[in-house]
Amino acid sequence: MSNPLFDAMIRGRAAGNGELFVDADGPVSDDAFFDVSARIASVLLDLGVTPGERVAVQVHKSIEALALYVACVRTGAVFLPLNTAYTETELRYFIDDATPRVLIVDPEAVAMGERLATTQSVLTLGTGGEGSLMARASSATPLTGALAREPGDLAAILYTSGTTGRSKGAMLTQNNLLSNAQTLVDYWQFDAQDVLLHALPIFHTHGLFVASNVILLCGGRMIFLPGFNIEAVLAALPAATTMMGVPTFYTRLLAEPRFNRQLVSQLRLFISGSAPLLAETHREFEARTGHRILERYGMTETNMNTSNPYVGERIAGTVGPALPGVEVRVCDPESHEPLGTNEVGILQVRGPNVFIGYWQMPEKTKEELLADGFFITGDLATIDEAGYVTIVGRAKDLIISGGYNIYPKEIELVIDDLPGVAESAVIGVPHPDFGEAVVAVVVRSTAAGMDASGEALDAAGLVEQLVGKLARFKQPKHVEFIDQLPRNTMGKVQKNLLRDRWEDLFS
Ligand code: MCA
Ligand code: AMP
Repeated sequence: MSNPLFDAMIRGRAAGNGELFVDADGPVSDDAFFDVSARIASVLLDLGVTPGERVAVQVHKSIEALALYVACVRTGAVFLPLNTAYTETELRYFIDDATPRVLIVDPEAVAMGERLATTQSVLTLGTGGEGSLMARASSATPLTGALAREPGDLAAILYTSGTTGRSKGAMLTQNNLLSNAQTLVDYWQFDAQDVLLHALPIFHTHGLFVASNVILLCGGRMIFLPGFNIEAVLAALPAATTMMGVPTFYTRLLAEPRFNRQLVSQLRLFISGSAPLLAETHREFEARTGHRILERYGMTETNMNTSNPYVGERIAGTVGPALPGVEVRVCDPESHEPLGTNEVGILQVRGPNVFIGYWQMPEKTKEELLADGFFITGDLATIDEAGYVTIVGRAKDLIISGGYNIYPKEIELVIDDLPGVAESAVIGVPHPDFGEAVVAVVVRSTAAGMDASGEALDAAGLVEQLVGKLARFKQPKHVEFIDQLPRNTMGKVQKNLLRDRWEDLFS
């Protein structure tokens, strides 16, 4: 009986020294980790979870949380991780849409979990392993091995926001995850000697599939930090050989005088992705450390598509050529006809990494996943003579803040619903820490701009009303009130004019 992804993890770990995590409290062995995942797997089976059923998880980062992911792989349950910043209102949509069999939340959020659950069993998992999941797991009989799965079987659903304001669940198969992780291990030359500094969240592709799967498969180890805390990162760097991060990690490191060449002399590789890395950051990083950051490009729907080479020229401002086995082309947005070298168009990708569609959204899937297997990324790009891809913009209305994707439409719908608001336009403007920051440009509904209580609606009052409705990272960092939104002759809001007007807001 085979389970391709789990089998590859077992093979990968066999190449290592028996340890998976290097922790301040001492190492955590492969055996200990797999035992925890085998016990959690058994708990899931006891709850009646069958292959293909979803297990929704909103918990803080911990070794047990990663073991829970592996437990899903072992049992064929579809892992559905959710950003810890999501509010109850936001979570309700995912639970209703994905109808998971089990919902696992932080022990402090158990009341919320119970309110959200309709038919789901609710379990809890805290960062120290506290909560009902591990309580049950400790007395469970560990599952031996894994249930048989096919490469095309679903392994995970990750929600990605939509330009219409409705999130879409990207369905990822075992083979999507496995093929991509294996490619990255080879391409970036990961092996059992590697120690990855892991400071990313594990509810998104970057921290879960790029970082964790790569280490699980190569036999290396991880320093698993709960988040990006500069002191913890500076302390951990000398013990690491590699680090993966969003551009904010690198700008924060550069802002720190203690971050110098000597501190990172043991490291062989820094990788950046999820958002554009400024060429200036790339150059400053090289001048400070002697390392050229390797920038790569991916999406939730596709895992990783392109990467600057490990051996060869890493070109600042580009995301490198297509990964082995992945095809990229730049096409005309209307006809989908491929364009020539260096011409700007929409980037499309095809390969074993590309997802199989959006959960219960066949129409949306058909719009974005073409019959010939190419996926329309929505990113504007060029491809040069050497095959290097440069992302030059986005055809989709999307803001990327600190590596988190934020869809303006979702925020506009919430703001437009507030008393005292006629309409709004949400834009991203340059921000020194987050790359882009959310700014709401709002038109009040009456000349006096009163809210429900008769008070004049101001920026603080507006943001206050978003609490509980939108995760904190989606809330505007700044609000501007204007009399009228600029529109073109078709009536479409000219966001480019708004972006130009407020581009220096945070500089
Ligand atoms: C935190 N805040 C943010 C963000 N993060 N606001 C906007 N954008 C953000 N990304 C809010 C907090 O709620 C807080 O609000 C205030 O900003 C300052 O928080 P701070 O403590 O400084 O932030 P932090 O905890 O240090 O987090 C910043 C971070 C984090 C380290 C950049 O956001 C992060 O880990 N980002 C990585 C995201 C990621 O993994 N993306 C990969 C997606 P207040 O104080 O006002 O309440 S996967 C993907 O994109 C594709 C597939 C790919 O290619 O990888
Ligand atoms: P997500 O929806 O979280 O999967 O984010 C995917 C989007 O992040 C892509 O469509 C790009 O717009 C953006 N992205 C990821 N990596 C990079 C990169 N290296 N440079 C520019 N944009 C990137």
